[in-house]
Amino acid sequence: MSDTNKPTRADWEALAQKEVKGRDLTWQTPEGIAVKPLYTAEDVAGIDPGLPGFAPFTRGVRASMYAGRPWTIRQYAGFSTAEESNAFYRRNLAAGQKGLSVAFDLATHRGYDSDHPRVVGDVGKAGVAIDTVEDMKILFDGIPLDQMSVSMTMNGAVIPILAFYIVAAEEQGVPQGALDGTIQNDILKEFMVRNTYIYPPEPSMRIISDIIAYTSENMPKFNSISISGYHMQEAGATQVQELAFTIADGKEYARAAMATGLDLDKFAGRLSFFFAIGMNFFMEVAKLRAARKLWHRVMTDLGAKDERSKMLRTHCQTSGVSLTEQDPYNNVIRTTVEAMAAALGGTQSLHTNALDEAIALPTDFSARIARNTQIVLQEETGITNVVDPLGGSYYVEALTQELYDKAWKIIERVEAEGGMAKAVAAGWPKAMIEEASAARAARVDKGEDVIVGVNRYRLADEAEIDILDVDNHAVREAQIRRIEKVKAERDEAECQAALDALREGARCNPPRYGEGNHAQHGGGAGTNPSIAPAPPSGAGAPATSPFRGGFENNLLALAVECARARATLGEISSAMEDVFGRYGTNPQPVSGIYGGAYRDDGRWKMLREGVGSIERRKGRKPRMLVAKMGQDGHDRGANLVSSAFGDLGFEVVAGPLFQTPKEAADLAIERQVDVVGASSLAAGHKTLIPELIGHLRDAGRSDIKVIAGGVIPAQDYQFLRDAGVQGIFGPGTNLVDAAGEVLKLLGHNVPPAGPDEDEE
Ligand code: MLC
Ligand code: 5AD
Repeated sequence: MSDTNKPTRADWEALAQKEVKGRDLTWQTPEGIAVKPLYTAEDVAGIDPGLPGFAPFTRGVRASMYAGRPWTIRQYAGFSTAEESNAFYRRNLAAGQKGLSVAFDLATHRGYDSDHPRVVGDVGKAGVAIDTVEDMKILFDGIPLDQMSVSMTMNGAVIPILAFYIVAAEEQGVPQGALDGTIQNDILKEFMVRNTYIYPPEPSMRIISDIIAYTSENMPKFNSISISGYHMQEAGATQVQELAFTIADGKEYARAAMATGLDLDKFAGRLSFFFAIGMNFFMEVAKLRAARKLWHRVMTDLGAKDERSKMLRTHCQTSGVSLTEQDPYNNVIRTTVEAMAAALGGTQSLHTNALDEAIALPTDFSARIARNTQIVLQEETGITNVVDPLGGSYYVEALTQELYDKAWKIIERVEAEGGMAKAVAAGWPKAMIEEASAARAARVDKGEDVIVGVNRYRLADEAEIDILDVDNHAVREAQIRRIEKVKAERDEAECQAALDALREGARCNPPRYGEGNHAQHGGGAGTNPSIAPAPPSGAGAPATSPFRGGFENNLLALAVECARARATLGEISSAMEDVFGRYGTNPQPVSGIYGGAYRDDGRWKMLREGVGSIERRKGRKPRMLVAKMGQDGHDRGANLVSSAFGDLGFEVVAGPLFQTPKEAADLAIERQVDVVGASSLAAGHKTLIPELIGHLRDAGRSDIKVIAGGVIPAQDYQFLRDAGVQGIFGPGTNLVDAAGEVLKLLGHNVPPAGPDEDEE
């Protein structure tokens, strides 16, 4: 003890070390942050978080925050038909939800009408099917769009969806200027992690600029984009990666819009954000605080003048991947903790996941508990009464600064390499996230990161819970009937003329600012998407609309005409696809991370030897196709499996996304695989996997084994087994255990070297 009565930090250190007998209490987080067991005033010397409502907004964007108005309870939802989703929204609003958030099905996301042959397994499954403006009108029937703020999670088919929304409101009697809401419209993270893109990156960036231009002019209350880190965390990103890439994405969009001649301060106030909130409580609180400070700096650097332009306003969603199929009521606890972190971090709007998240879409029951989690926090706990109550906490302030510094380093790397669009094209952010994901999977599988009910305290018997099951065939039939009706009743010539105009508009490659005042037709080398040139504000900007003759080449403006003329989502999308093309990529699994973590593990070595013995017997490595069928772009699971099995010595064929069952079967046969692992996270498994097995059987290749993994409810196991599936690996599967089962499957059933094998 020191001379004075007041103990020093060194005194504390000595005492603590004595208590734990010299054990190192530092916690190394996946972000590479060394969290100490104690923070004191020394750790925050020189850090001034400022005041809420004032730059740099670390403590919140509003002075009064929730004391003035609590965050918006905005539950993301959608399934089946527009009628069913509308009824669900109305029930939820009556029960205390405050804002709407629409989840579309994957067919809609990817620009296909419900009658398209590629989407047979996807219609109405993971969200609501929307084919025409008539569906959109039903979706919001009885919901006054001038009073309700509506978020729409749409990125690929963003042009037709926003056009339908504008026209549905117009026909409800609400002018577009009165619309309050948000469109996700964030394509860069789609190329990185979420995969519901349609067009290649360049025209996709033009679409975003066109939307920002259109909404900033015509829809002043509408948030033109929701720059999303959520899906990065879901894909396995660390909090630093999520933070850095999201802010860097935001900077890229702002720059792209500015390159078309738009004034930064005119649109920046309506750029919004979206983050995931996982289980690392204080890290998440600090992340939101750091995000606001980072965005303030980025926007200041870009030249924003208006303080509103520099405010990071965000929606948050509790983490889907943190939830488990096993012992699912634990998910209520997890979601509550995460929701508290979002609130203490100062979110503007929040979605809390339902307890059945890991297996299905919410039922009325699970949706009620999820919603009430927020209502209880707002109305029973008192946490809304004080602004930024963790402000000044030594730990939270120090962590905020550390996250800020670490994210800034990554942002600098992105900048040095020419911005986020280039970084995404180069692929390193995606690889970085996948490496973090593989490292996390290994920690969980080895029991180093605890998940209660999965790798510790696991129940011997799991009780089944009621889950929502959408009858995909019925939804598809209903949608097809409505598409037919709309097509029969519309003025065909008017509709085709509107679609032709859109196609022409897509072909126009308008000049960048400074290149003259006339849009050029015929494509060309221009890389900066734009609608029409306009001088920056303050530099002789015209007082009226900066857009020559209105919005003649603006894709959204042209699509609004198509929507009025009752063109379908598929028709609008393909008019643009005719010019832009459709984008596709092949997964590139990372290697060495998962296997590296298991290097010295006895079981792993035995599995590797098993793979070796199969290899000796067959004269080649065992081969597995990891197949992604349908429009389900959730590839985290597939990438992990490819990566781990590759490390184990398999020859892995990482199948492209969005295959039909026939394409997957053809690829399996062409590459002579022993086993196909079908990964399904969007509820298409009951349609797609039996079809795949049927195609293999028809080709005389029933010897190729099919296993299934992903979000597959126990209720569906028997159905899949009856269809010929030989192994099922649900959420929470340990990859090492799964590998053992696959080897068993191969060891017992390796077909004798037949003519197929001789060909090699
Ligand atoms: C707020 N206001 C206040 C105030 N707090 N006024 C006075 N005092 C206070 N204390 C005002 C605001 O300024 C604003 O008005 C109005 O109240 C509404 O508040 P808000 O804070 O802007 O909230 P909200 O309208 O809910 O908007 C939040 C948002 C927005 C800006 C983050 O972009 C949004 O709602 N995003 C949701 C995105 C979403 O749901 N995504 C789902 C993704 S699911 P004014 O006039 O200033 O605007 C997904 C999963 C998947 O992606 O992969 O499928
Ligand atoms: N309804 C409700 N929640 C959904 N999510 C995805 N689709 C829906 C839907 N149709 C949620 C899940 C998922 C995340 C991406 O969004 O929580 O993990």
